[in-house]
Amino acid sequence: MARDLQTELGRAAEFLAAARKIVVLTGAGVSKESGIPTFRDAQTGLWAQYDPQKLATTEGFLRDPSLVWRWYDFRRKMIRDVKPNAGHFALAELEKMFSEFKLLTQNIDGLHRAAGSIQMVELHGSIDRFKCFDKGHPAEDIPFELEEPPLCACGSLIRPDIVWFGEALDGRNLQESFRCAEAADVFIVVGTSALVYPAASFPAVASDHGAKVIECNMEETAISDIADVFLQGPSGITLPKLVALLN
Ligand code: BJW
Repeated sequence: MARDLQTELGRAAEFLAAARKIVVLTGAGVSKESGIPTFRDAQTGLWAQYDPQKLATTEGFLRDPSLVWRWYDFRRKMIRDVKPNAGHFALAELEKMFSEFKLLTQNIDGLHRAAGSIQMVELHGSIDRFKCFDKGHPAEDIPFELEEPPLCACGSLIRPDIVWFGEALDGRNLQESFRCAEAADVFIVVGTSALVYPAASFPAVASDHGAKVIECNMEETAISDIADVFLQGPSGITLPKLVALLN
């Protein structure tokens, strides 16, 4: 059901004005206006023929390490060349307004940090960190444009330090995220299709524990039914409008 943006912004601002603990979950949509395709529309140009759900797995990497390495190298170069957008900056601004604030991001692009967010958890890792496949030894100074993954001193292939499908998220990050979701007064969900677990369960956990849920997306998603407010549109437009109402 279409909802009037101005009315929804007003309701969202009222919830925030009455709240102490704010938690935000972001997904690929928040970086779309920076020029990064979302995960599910990432397959453009050269990569159109590949399924990201197959590339972002250990099986995909072991089947064809060079292919998966080159896919991440392509995306790492794209990310190196972009800047945070107004949505990232609005969330960094929001953080300054609340003493209890946590940003949980599924994104691996580092743009929230570049925009000034501090209280944050990178749930799915970072495209700028690397580790070895067998033992998880950290690897540094990995150059761009390698055709194959380099080798660790222990002989194992180096891979991006990213959480692939079927892999466990960092236990401490996960515990902290659930704790924050349970304690939130307002839980804001931005630019995620809410299809990938466990992150997709956080809004319902927050709602079940009494939080008001504000969703910012271009279209309705798997969690829209539980959202108390739906801010429809690009987050680079709706989030700055919301933050402006709080000033
Ligand atoms: C805009 C916009 C604009 C556009 N403004 N909005 C329970 C049920 C069912 C399945 C599972 C379950 N629990 C676990 C699973 C399996 C699996 C899973 O969830 N599968 C689903 C597909 C069903 N989960 C896992 O495997 C996780 N691991 C796990 O649970 O391990 C258990 C375990 C325990 C102990 C031992 C071993 C294992 C791991 C999940 C890791 C996800 N990793 C990825 C890829 C790596 C990063 C990368 O290469 O990029 O992370 S998957 C991919 O999806 C990526 C994203 O972070 C993630 C979420 O995607 P996101 O951000 O929502 O993007 P999109 O593209 O889907 O949506 C974009 C949205 O933006 C859309 O809604 C647009 O409308 C919107 N939008 N422009 C605002 N301008």
